[in-house]
Amino acid sequence: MLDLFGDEEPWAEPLAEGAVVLRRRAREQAGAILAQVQQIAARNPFVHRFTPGGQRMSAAMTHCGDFGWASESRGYGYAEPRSDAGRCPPMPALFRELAVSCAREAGFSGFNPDFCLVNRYEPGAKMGLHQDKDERDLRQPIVSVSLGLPAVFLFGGFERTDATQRLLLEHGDVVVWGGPSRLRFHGILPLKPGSHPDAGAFRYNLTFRRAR
Ligand code: MD3
Ligand code: FE
Repeated sequence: MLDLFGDEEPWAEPLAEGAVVLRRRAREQAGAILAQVQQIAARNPFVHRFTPGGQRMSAAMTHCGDFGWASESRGYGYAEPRSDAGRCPPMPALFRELAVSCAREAGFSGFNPDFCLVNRYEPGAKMGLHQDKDERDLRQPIVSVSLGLPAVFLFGGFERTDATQRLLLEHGDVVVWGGPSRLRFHGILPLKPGSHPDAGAFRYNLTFRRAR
């Protein structure tokens, strides 16, 4: 059915073993999530970080939860618990509840995220193929929430050179990555310019993680 009114019910699309897209799953909460992101950024501003290889990232980042994120000068990865508590707000209950419910719907009950990374993409911003393996327990999934402008997501295999599949991620889409898919290479193609009624000229992606 054509979604002329943007009010369709969420639906699940399995991607691979351990990976599922919950389409539009966060649409109802989207406005409230974006308002919280603005609050987090008011305390902990979006910055462009550097990859372990020294490249400036085109997506800007902020975060909330129990950990800081190492600064450019101190390397890459999670910092000590509450090391930047002055700037890093705790995870809002709304975020936690959404991430826990989505993980449960994907078969990962007991997920208890302690960190939320927020990426902000402007037109042209991208993320190169990488794996997420800085978290201690790789049996815990990652829950990703996309808001604002759409982006083409690439997901590959377990080697950087494996073939990739493309997937359009739109406002309100949630993806849960667990089981064997937890270590897949993935990335984001350069964002196309546009305007979104709730997010303006940006795409936001929130990833909920169990860091420690
Ligand atoms: C697949 N973010 O922050 S979200 C990241 O849209 C990151 O900003 C992208 O990759 C973004 O690390 C992609 C989808 C995603 C997140 C984590 C994954 C896919 C994943 C972890 C393992 C496998
Ligand atoms: Fe990632």
